[in-house]
Parts: sequence; structure tokens; C-alpha cells
Amino acid sequence: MQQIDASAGLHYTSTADLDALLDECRGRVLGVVGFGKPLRESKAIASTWVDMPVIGTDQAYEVWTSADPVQNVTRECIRSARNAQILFGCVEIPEDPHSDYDALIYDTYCRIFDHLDELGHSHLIRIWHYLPDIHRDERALERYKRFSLGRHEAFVAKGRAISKDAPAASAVGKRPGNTVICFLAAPHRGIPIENPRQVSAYSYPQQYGPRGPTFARALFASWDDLGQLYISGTAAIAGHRSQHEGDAHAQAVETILNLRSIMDEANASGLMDASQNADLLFKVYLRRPDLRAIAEAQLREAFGPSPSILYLQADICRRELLLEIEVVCAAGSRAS
Ligand code: 3EB
Repeated sequence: MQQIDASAGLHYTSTADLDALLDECRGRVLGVVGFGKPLRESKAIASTWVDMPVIGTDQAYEVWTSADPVQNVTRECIRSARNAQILFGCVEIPEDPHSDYDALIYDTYCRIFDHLDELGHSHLIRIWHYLPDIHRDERALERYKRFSLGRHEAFVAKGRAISKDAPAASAVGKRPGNTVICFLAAPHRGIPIENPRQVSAYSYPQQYGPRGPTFARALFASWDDLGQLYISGTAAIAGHRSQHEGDAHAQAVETILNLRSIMDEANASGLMDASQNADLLFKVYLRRPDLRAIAEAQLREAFGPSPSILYLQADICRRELLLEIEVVCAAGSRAS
């Protein structure tokens, strides 16, 4: 039988291996996020489904596990599981033709902040937004820009500082239907890391929307003896401008330069031990499935043959961007 890695942290798994992993981690599962053709959902654990094609297979799962037993809570449609150091949560928001998308996001974010404040894990560490029809024009404003607006307003309303409290984030398109948001939160702030090659996202000029996207380029946090660097969705942006329009190869190269630059910043600040080989988990969002070979070749060249990579087909928030890559760098002792 195959050895199951049941240590705390993030695991990618297939449908065939999911049950064995969940069995092995019974009572210690923080959350499960399924991608691809909708299959099934568990009532007992904090889990959600993202209707977004997985490239190369029908389904794939992210499984977050805790070192200690977790407590599950469902309130106001938000499902979460937590231990003393970390909380995983998820929420699915149905399409509502009667409200503006910024209002929908504002309400949801406010509910998330209330949920976190109630449970004593007030600080968002990492958040994933899966938005249907991300490019749709809604009363003269693209949906992604309405999303950024609602998110910003919720940070302000709930007393969060835009730069100091911004989590690491991804925001990508999913198939039409619900909006899915998943997050990690903790009792203490993470340590934000910006990228010297890029303008901070929350300082983008107005051309990208009336309110900038509230996220940090990366956030470092420790829980369950794991030092983890969460690198936000990263694309071929230098300064605040998209680079290499129409050239997927050049965008992949530019994106990897940005990832490297963020990792270098984390190393320089002493958060990560550069001499120790961090465990890298990548999620690659590609506008078209045929771009996979290009992204894969560049990632293997830059990071070697070993990293785990999940390829998903998704619209990226700027139309000219062909790919976006996020990373979880686990630097701690992953004792197994
Ligand atoms: C960028 O760098 C690319 O709005 O939460 C990446 C990660 C992007 C997160 C977000 C957007 C977000 O601006 C887009």
C-alpha cells in the first residue's frame, strides 16, 4: 500500500486517494476543496466544490490538515474548522441577479470578518476567490473591479488596515454559477512580503478599478510547527503593467521571475531558510488548457522535477494575462 503523508499542512490528492487520506486524518481535517467535474461534498467536514476544469484529469482536491483535532462550525453559510493556531473556512454564494456584485462581496466579506472575530481567529492569512463570469460588464464596471470595490469597502467597514491586514490572495474565474471563497485565518497577523518588481496591488492606479485589490504579494505564517509562505496568485505584471501580451512563454518566464523575487524577499527577511529545501506546492491557472506544456516546462526548469503542481483552467482577472501561479512554500518540519 502506498504510504500516506498525513502530516499537517496542504496536500493535493486525486479522487482515488481522497478517502484514504481523509481516513488517515480523521478528526484533523481543516478543509477540502474539490476542483473539476462536481462529484460529491462532505457534510461532516468543511468542504466546498469549485466548478473549474482541472487540466489533465477530471477532479483534484486540496486537503488542509491539522496536527491536532479540529472544531467545526457552520454559521451564516460559512463553514469552518479550526485548532488553536489556524482556521480554514469556506463559503458559497449563489448568483443574485438583484444585487450588484460589489454589494454581494461586501456582505460576504463582512460575514467572514464577523465569523473570524467571533472565533478568535481575526486575521486573514490566505484567501482564494473563485468568481463566475469574472470579465462580465455590470453597469459599466467589470465584475472583477466590482469585486475589488466590495472587498476594499469591507476591510474599511470592519476596521482592517488595507496594507497591514491584507492577506495573500488569488482571484480567478470559475464556470458560471456560484461564487466560492475559501480562506485561512489565525489569531495573530501574518508577516506580509511585497515584491520589489511590482507595485503593491493595493496601490495600483485607478485604471484597474475604483478601488485597488486588497492583497499582499505573499504572507508568512507559522502554525502546527509549520513555517509557511503563502505566495499570492502571481502573473506577468511588472510595476503595475501587464507584460508580454499574447506571449504565454514570455509571461511564464516573467511570472517565475516574480515568484523568485518574492521568495528572495522572504529569504532576505530571515523567514525562510534558503539552505533548506522548502516543500513547494504550485497551483497554475491557465486561460487555455494547451498552455500547460509551456508553464510546466518553465516551472520544472526553475524549480526542478519534484514540486507538486495542480493545473486549472481559469480566466485571469486581466484579459491580457494568460496565466497566474500561486505557491505554498512549506519550510517547517514536515515530520511524517
Ligand atoms: C495581480 O497581480 C494579478 O484580486 O485578490 C492576483 C492575486 C491577482 C490576487 C486579487 C488578483 C488578486 O494583480 C491578479
